[in-house]
Amino acid sequence: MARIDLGGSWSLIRKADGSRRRASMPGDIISALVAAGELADPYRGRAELEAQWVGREDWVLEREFSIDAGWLGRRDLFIEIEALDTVAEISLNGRVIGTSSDMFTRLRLPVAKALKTGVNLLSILLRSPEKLAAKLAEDLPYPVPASVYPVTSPHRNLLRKIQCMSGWDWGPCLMTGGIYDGIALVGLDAPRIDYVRTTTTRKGEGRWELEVLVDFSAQAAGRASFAIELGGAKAVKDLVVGEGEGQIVLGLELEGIKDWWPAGYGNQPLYELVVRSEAGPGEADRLVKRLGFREVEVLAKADPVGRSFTFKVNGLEIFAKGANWIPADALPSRWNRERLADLLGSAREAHMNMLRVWGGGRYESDDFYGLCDELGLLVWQDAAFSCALYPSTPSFLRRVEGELRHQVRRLADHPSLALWCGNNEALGAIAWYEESKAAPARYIVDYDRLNEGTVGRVIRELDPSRTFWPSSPSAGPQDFSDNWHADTRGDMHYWSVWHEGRPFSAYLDVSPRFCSEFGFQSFPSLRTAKSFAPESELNITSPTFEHHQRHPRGNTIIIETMSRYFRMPRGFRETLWLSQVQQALAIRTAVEYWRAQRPRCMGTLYWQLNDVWPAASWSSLEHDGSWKLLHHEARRFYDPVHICLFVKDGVVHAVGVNDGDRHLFGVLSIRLRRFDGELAMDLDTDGDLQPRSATLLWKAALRDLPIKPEEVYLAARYEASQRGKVAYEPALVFGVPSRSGGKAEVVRRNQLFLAEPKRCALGDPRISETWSEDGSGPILKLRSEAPAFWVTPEVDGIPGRWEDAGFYMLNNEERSLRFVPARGQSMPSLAELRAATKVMHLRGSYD
Ligand code: BMA
Repeated sequence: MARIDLGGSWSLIRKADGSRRRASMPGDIISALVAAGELADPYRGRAELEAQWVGREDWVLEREFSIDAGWLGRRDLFIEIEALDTVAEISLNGRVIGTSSDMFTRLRLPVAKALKTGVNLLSILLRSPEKLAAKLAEDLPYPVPASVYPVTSPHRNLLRKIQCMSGWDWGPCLMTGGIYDGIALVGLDAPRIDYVRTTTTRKGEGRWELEVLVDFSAQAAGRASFAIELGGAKAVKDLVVGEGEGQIVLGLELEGIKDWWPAGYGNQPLYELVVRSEAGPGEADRLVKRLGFREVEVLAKADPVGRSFTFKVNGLEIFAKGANWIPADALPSRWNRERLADLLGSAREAHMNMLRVWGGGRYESDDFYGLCDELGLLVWQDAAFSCALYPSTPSFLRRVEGELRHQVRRLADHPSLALWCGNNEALGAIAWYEESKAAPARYIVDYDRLNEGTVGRVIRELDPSRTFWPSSPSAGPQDFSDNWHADTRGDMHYWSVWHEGRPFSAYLDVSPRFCSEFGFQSFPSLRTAKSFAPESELNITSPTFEHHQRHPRGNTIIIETMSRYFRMPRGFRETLWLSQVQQALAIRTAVEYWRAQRPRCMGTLYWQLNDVWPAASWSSLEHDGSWKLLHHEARRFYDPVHICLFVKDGVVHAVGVNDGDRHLFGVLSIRLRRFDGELAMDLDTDGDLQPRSATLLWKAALRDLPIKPEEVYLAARYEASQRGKVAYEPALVFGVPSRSGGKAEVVRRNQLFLAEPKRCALGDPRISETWSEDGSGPILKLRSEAPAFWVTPEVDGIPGRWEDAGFYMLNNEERSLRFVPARGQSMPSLAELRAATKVMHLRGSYD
């Protein structure tokens, strides 16, 4: 394959005045204007508001490239654009070679008639998305509403463009445009390989049958040969192809193949499949994929509770642990593999095994799915529709059909891809708007034409191996009932705590089969706050800070919730930090209860993993990838072995969950301690955990405890061995390794306040710091004199984190920590770290 990468330096021309500046492609218009010094970085202060005109303009992207005469002789010549945002007309040397109006479709534009030897001029006219959307809205026979957010661009639902680019309740409105993921000139003499889809069938231990379906297009009829190869096994087919599109199937019998597993269940072996097409001596085509061999199904079956929702991989039922993924950045120029690897690596580190690629974002890049394949992160993929009604005009449906035909065939072979879903909350949205409430029938018909008639039909046709789930949330196929508050069937979005202001304990009022969204906001860290707000605006209610909160009642809800659970924090820094404590507490409450409901509940995906810009939001990772306290907490509450602690209906419970396939022989120690650490009650109980189970190990009514709930907290320690009972030594206190006969291979601890923390008289833990250094870098040793909660060594000014945060320390406990620099950064010196680190903990947040 001859290929010229057309990425690099382009010119960006504002159509209205002909002004030019440089633009780096792949990339986007707003980023180019920022780089040219014509716009301030829209993430700083309120500069986003100054960038709103960009989406109301037409722009031209232009570049020259040169080819030699050899190129013109090739049988197939085309320009390939992975993603073009959005409504565009593409010309080569003044001749229109194509148009596009869907950024989720790949373009392969024939250029034989326009290409010339020497210098060529490629030019892409990008029309104003905002003006086009307004025009499309005018032409509709009746209004088709969408949810709008504080800074917004109207009618986003009429464009096939990332929906959250027009603003969201966590994101800015940046209606940019551009070329994403790659652009190239390609020359071939063989039939062009458009897509490769494989079917893998297990035949026995390590033996698989591989069927490879190749979609191709030939520019001329003639002889051709297709070959596939995987790990030394080969198959070839020679045939005569006609001009136009065709399909061919090849097969291989494979041996010695190892299964691909989600994270936490085994390894992720990947095998390279090479597909080639040749026709004589000229340029062949070649496509390489990495395959993983596994069986995946979604069990959504009627059962005595309602309808299950369970992922099953290689015969094992998997409890899905994860979060919702939104685009890595609001500005596409800032998408790159490094950042994806960082964010996805953090998901894996927190013991996640699934991410939901939410419908308000995009079908992600090849890098994204490739990394999920490597990391064992299962992907729930929404089609790109969210929180809106959508038209069902023929042109809209035609566009969607093209988009899905591309995306399904592009993505279907990723072993990580576990489920296709029709949309995010678009079924529920029929009940949201005045227009649809007044005349539901027309919108229901629209919905059905789009979702069942187009999205579902195409997915079922092109990827029959996977489940198509109609919407999220949904009670299941053919069931169009509201599933927001139904915990007996399908997947649920549970928002009553955040949006309806119910207490954290309300998470215990439901036992979802699978909770695909639930969330609680927090503020960003001080370091992130300083990245967008000047010193004078570092205040929760300053205009800049309020601008970086897109939920209309967001800051009020955060502060009001603090007043319910915590003593009011001292200052700005403590308020930011405490908001993260409370977010971690909220989500942990939900996850621990729902994990304890296994097997009724088989998945929790919290809202949301990441951020598109620096702001207050529901994320556990900040915009720069750093960990909020929720992410540290997630690493604990998603641990494959965990002791879930919760109070339900006045009864405190300790439930052991074991996601693994080994029986655990264990002992659970329950301690009630006063806030000076003194024991008020202690007992030990058997803690055997079956593989893949949740087991109630201990419970007690609060009123039967020997002390008032606000005078103590519950500390649980679990020690287990996979071989046999751990000999238990009752004199041991937490934090001291077991000296007992059987070695504890698993040690876990967890703590729970039995009353709102604000009612508890915490002691001052007087945490002391000892700094030292070895060959791997600085070490911070902390020592606490009284029980300390949510201990957080917080760094200001240095990108990176201490390896743990938000942890608990018993009196006289010591804890040594190392610093983890942000990806690509070097280890700071001891002196720098020492100056930048402040140890936060609950008692230290108020006077
Ligand atoms: C859900 C999501 C998002 C939204 C979030 C927080 O409904 O699907 O649309 O950002 O809630 O409100």
